[in-house]
Amino acid sequence: MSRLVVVSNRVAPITEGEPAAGGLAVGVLDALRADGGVWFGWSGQVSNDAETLPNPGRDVGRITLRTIDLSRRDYDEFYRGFANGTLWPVLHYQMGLARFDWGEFAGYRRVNALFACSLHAVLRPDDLIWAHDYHLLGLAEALREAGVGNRMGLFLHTPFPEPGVLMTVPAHAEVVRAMAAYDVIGFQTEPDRSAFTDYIVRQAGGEALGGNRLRAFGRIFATGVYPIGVHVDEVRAEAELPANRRQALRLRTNLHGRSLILSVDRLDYAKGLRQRFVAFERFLADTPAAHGQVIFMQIAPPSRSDIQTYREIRHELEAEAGRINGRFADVDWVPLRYLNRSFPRAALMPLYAEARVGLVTPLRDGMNLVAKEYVAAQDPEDPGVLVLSQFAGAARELTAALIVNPYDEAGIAGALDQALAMSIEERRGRHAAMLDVLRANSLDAWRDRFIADLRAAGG
Ligand code: ADQ
Repeated sequence: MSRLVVVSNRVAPITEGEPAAGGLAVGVLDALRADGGVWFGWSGQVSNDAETLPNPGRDVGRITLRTIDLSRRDYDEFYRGFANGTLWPVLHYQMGLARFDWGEFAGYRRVNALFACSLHAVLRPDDLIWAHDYHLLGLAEALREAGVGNRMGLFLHTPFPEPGVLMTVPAHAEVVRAMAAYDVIGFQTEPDRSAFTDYIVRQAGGEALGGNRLRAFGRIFATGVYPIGVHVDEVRAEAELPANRRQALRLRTNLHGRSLILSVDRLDYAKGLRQRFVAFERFLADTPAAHGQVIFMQIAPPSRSDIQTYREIRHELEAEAGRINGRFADVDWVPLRYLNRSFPRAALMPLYAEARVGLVTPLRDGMNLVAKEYVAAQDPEDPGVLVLSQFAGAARELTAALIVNPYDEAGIAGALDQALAMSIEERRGRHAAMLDVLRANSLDAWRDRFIADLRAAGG
């Protein structure tokens, strides 16, 4: 059977026998552990040399990790520049926060070509290449230009925006042309796939051939919808494991019977934290009976903090948290706990299980695994309630959540009230319905379906 070669911007730092964090790492590692393979990507190191050489390969069990460093210029133009300064905001419909520079776009292409060149050196002719995410939209094009004929698939973890939004990126045509060099392009949801198809048909003069295949730029390629999931039983087992529950027990003692509303996100403007804080403020203003009875805890470790927009959102949130607590706190109650730090995954799952409400309100999100983990971590006999943004990919599947518009403060406040008052019968019913969906669309299903489609692709 052909070997699997996974390519992602970052190679997760994995150690034999230890669980990996995050859906991408968990799903990809399962696939690589089962059949062996290569994981290729950036080491996370920025080198001061203008030219970088690939690092020596490292074997962890049957997986070979291969990494390259980036030069300072690569990092600035590719990572901080086009990938996270242009693509990330536009893919999340935050065009006002995007910047564009042709020089940075050239840097993005240069790093995709650098990945391709280093990868080419270790490829075998029948390897299956599975690239991940918005950093690598140009990898297949660069590999094809180097004469590589292998099957290549891309899974996009973010949303794919409607054509009018994508076209705010001046290099949109180059970006989509490059994507068409893949054999399979996978999206989280049907609207993402439709948006891409619309672009191909209406803007690129392409053609939909049926069977989810498209013809454009002289190639035929397939698209598919593969909602990423979680290992449902493992999440619940992690949530219940006594060794993982130390912080959760401290939290429970400290709550003194108050209800906990919990949010967990990377600190990112697309996650809708500011709007969420204001919605919680609205809830407190509208619901005096909740004063002293409810605590909202937001866990949000900083991410991408060398990018200006990320530093700004952090300052803004600190100010908002202080203002809201200043307005409502009492001598024995502080309503909003804002934790600007990360938790190990093992400690996070029991915290989900303590929360009466999981509040997940991104302005846009490809999927949002926190929503799925929250549901999977609950005690089925006494489950909490998920309040979920209609603009998270997960809302397509978790229709038994309380679905809200993340821009509607009053709507979120009302949903919090409804969630906190919900009967145990209704909570159980909604939870059971969501668990069924999570089992059907598990992380195994995501990976197996994508790899099966990639194996079946032209090449
Ligand atoms: P992210 O934007 O990082 O991922 P999400 O899917 O919610 O968003 O989280 C990924 C993982 O990080 C989860 O497993 C979660 O447990 C962990 N995590 C989040 N906040 C944490 C915290 N404060 N402390 C510790 N761990 C934390 C991108 C896309 C998503 C898509 C995923 C997977 O933006 O839309 O769901 O990839 O495809």
